[in-house]
Amino acid sequence: NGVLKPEPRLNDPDTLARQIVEKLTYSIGKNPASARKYDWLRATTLAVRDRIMDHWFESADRFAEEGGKRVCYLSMEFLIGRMLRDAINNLGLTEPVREALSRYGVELDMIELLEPDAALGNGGLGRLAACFMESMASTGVPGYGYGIRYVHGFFRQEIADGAQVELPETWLVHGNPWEFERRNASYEIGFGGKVSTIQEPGRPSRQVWRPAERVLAVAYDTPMVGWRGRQVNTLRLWSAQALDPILLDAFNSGDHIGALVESNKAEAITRVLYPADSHQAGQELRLRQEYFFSSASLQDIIRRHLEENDNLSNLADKVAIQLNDTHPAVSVAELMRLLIDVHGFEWDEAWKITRATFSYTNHTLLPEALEHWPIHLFERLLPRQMQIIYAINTGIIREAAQEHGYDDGQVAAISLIDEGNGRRVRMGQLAFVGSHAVNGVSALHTDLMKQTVFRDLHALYPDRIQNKTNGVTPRRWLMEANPGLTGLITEAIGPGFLDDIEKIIEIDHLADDAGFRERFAAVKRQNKERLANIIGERMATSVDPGAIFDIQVKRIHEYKRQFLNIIEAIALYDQIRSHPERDWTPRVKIFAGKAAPSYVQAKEIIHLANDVGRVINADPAVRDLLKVVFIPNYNVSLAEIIMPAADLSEQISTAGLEASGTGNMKFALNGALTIGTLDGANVEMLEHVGEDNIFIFGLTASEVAQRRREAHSGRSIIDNEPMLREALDAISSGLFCPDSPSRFHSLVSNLYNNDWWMICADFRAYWDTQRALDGLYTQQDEWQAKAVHNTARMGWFSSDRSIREYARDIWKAGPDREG
Ligand code: DL6
Repeated sequence: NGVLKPEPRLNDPDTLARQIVEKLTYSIGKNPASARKYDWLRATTLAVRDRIMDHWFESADRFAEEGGKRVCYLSMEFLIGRMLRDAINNLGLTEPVREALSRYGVELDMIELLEPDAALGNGGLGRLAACFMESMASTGVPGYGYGIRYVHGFFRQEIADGAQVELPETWLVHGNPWEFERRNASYEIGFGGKVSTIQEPGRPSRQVWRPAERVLAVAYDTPMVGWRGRQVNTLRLWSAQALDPILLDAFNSGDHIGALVESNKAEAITRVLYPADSHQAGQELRLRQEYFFSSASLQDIIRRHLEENDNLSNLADKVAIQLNDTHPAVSVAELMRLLIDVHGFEWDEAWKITRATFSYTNHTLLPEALEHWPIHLFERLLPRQMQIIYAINTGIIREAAQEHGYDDGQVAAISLIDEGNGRRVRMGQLAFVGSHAVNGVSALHTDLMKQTVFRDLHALYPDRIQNKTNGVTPRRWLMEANPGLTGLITEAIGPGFLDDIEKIIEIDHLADDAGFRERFAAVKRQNKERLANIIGERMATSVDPGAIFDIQVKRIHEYKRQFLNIIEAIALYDQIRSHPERDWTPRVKIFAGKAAPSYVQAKEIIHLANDVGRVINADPAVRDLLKVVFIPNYNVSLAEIIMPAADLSEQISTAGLEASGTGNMKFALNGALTIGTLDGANVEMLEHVGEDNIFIFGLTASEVAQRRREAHSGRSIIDNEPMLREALDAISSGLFCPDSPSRFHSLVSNLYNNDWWMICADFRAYWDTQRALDGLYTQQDEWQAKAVHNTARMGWFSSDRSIREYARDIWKAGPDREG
């Protein structure tokens, strides 16, 4: 049929070596003698990419042949990290590529480090999207990721005199060999303008939107390789371009800057990732980004559907669209617009299709993170979509009032328009009513959704909310990040767990085997030595790999309570100095994470961690008993080194505020014990690993809520807790910041005044649990047995399990679909 059938590609090192050198010569223009490390990286990537193409085409052909349902995952963020290691691991090429390169004296481990992280996300939500893409490809779900091709991803963090400094990230500067520009998949996206009613004789009136401004969305595709290369899915990212790259009239009349205004304005849409994950950005450019990628994705989904189907009435049978948080929620109004205005559907039919097609995941209950847009802004930018939102709202309110007897208060709570707050469009409500399924990301979070933000909508649609606990991909977070542990487990139980991670439970009984525990501990020790070397090199601080590596890495936020951890470090420092004769267990407290640039308190917490570290690490009185280290520029690649090196994982958020957490899962899978609150997925981790193997402390979510209702303040706790008081006094005295003694006054006074995050309330329980862990660490047999149980019992927290649940319960798609 004229289709080029690819030659079967051999995966032996000889063939690979030859192909890598071919790429080096003919695509890069270098010979092996003159090639630099970066050239080798590129040549290797291109050779691997060729193999991926074969699998990619096969997958696309198979989806088309089978005609099954496709899953489109709309996400503003995909925090992928490096791609080469992931691709070669999943294709089974890691060792052959290593061997091939070694023939030219090139080390795979060295060149891999030159690949920039694809950091198109802020934290948990974006990393989850990346795990889900990999798991969809690995579990056979025909998944399409849709997002934004930011030119500058998540900012680079440097620490200068203890404070965070943000620098632009430039991952595309050397080009991106993983992506393919698809100019044939480009769509016009409108903004602004007017809506007019057209009345033609004998026909119902219709609305026509004439946008004042149009930009082009151009697709860039990246292959997402599943385990064993059996399936390759597509991540399609949109880049914004002006329709006219240059205004020639303006240019010719000498206005050289004005000639580029349009193209600058268009390109601004996809230039930078907004660096806040727990605050709504609230700026026009953000709403433009959200609409831009939503509309482009929907137009693409519709075009593809119409290539294979006569019309759109069966859209929901063929496509499931998952809204990853509310960032793409405007899609609900946009799909209605496309169905009604462009494809001629009646309202009721369009609404049925829309609801059946969409589902929505909520990732946070923090009020400051819930998106709501001022109506005047929405109306100016998206006038037709605003009309549609009003019409949806009218229908929902009528249903609630007439069929369910909702009173004014309940109607106000479910309304898509917040009337009390300067009139705003509530994106959570829009996503909820426009979806047939709404999910939270851990059992506790889902329950709290039902009781809080969506209480009244839940009462109206009691079957809509369900839980889908998050997971992480074991390929990246165990196999690639921790080859030592993967090798040890394979030796012990064979390779079956690589295909089905739940089989990892087979090592559980080996917790009683002294020889296995020793080998398990030896792997951990090696991983700790690697991290210790990095800390030594990057920060000129020496840390003892024999100490407890006590690690808290994640976005910096008050609710995540890095501050509690630092206060505990200060109290410990004080105790070690006061009681040098006691038998202290050596500890290295390691922090990493970025603060949103405008989040003042979070930046102060970073500053405090660095200031405290500087003083403690230089104090001969604590010798090697305590070190505090803040590693700059936390990202996926650094996480891959940190997770396997932890003894203790800090998951200490104020209960009720961490939707799930996924770092908690990565740490435990790699054999760290968790110290944590009953929050997010910690609750389910407790059920799986057992209460003897996890260290839970502190107030529960309902106790936190109760204290907040009582307007709890920290003062009386501080007055009765000398260790806490002394630690806070030390901070206030300027001990850690003699250059600016009042630097942390506001952080401390917040604790006295209202202790909103329950730091004082939880301090004692946290301290006691930490000391119990000190004792346990000296009983290495016991500690290591618990560590083995953690690894063994984490199989359920694989994103493969999460994806299978989404596919079965929400999308009705993929290999196990019903019916
Ligand atoms: O669901 C992924 C991840 C959870 O594990 C975290 O607990 C949660 O904080 C995070 N949420 C966000 C919020 N962003 N917004 N909107 O990143 O989601």
